[in-house]
Amino acid sequence: MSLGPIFFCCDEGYAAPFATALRSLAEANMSNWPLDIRVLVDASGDWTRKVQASLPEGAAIIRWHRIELEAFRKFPTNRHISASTFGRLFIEQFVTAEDKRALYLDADILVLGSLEDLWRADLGDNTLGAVRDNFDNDLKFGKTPLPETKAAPRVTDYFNAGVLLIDLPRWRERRVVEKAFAYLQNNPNTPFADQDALNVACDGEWNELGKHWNSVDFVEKINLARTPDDLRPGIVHFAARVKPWNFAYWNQNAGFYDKVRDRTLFRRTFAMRQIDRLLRLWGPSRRTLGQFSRTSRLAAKTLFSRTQKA
Ligand SMILES: [Mn+2]
Repeated sequence: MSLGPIFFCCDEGYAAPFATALRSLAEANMSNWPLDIRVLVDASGDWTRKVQASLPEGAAIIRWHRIELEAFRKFPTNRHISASTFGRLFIEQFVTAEDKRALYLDADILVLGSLEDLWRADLGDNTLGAVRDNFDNDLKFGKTPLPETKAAPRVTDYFNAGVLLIDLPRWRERRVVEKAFAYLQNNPNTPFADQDALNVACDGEWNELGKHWNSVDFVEKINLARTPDDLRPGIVHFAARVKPWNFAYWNQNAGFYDKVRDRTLFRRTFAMRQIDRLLRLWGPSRRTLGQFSRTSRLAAKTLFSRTQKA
C-alpha cells in the first residue's frame, strides 16, 4: 500500500537528526518503498543532497519545498526549537487534490515499526489524529509541571504536535492554518508556539491516537536497546531538551540512536567522537558551574536587598 505523503520540516542545523529519522523510517517501512517524502525548508544547500544520499537506493522520492518563514520569526520558540517548527502550517500548499491525508513527523524522532496502521487510523469526523501530551492531565488538575506550561492554552484536551495525521479536506474546510495564525498574532508569547496554536485551532476536533505513535521522552525513561523489538513504540519522539545525539549530556539511548545515525552520511567522524567525549566530561562540570553562578547571584541579591533595607 502507498504511505504518505509524509511531511517533515527541517533546516541545515537539524540535517543530521533528520537524516537519522528518515533512515529509521525507510528501514522500518520497506514494503512501502518508494516512500513519498516532502520536506519543507527555508533554504536548500548541499545538506539536502547529503540527506537524500543517506537513504538506501529506491527507498524514497523526496521533494524539497521552500517556504517563507519570515512572518513567523517574530514569534518566540523554546530555546531548542527553530522557526522551522512553523513549517507545519504550510503543508496544505504542497499537496494535490488526490491527497486526502498527510502525515507530519518531527525530525527529532526514530521510527521503529511499520506506519501502515497509523496511516489507516480512524479519524471519525475529526481534523487530525495526534497523541495526548504528557502534561495534559496535569493542566486539568491545575498543576504546571514545567513553568512554561502555565501559559499554555486551556483546551478540551492538549496534544503533542510532533506526529500529526491530517485529514486534508477538513483541515482546509475548518481553516486550521488561519485560526492558528490568528492565535499566534494575539498570543505571540504562547510557550509552545505553533503547537499551542494548533491545539486551539483544532480544539475538540482531534482524535486521540495510541501513545505508541508518539512516545515522548523515552530518553530518560526507557532503554530502547534493552526493549524487545515487538514492545518498542512505532515512533519514539525525543521531545525533551536532552537529545540522544547530544553527547554533552548523558542519556541511555545515545548508543541506540547513534547506530542508526552510523548508517547515514552524517555518521560521526573520529574527530567528532573525540570532541563529543570531551563535551561529555565538560557537561557535568558546566552544569555545576551554572548552578554555582546561579546560587552566588541569588546570594548577592539577598545580601544587597538586606543592605538596602538596613
Ligand atoms: Mn520534536
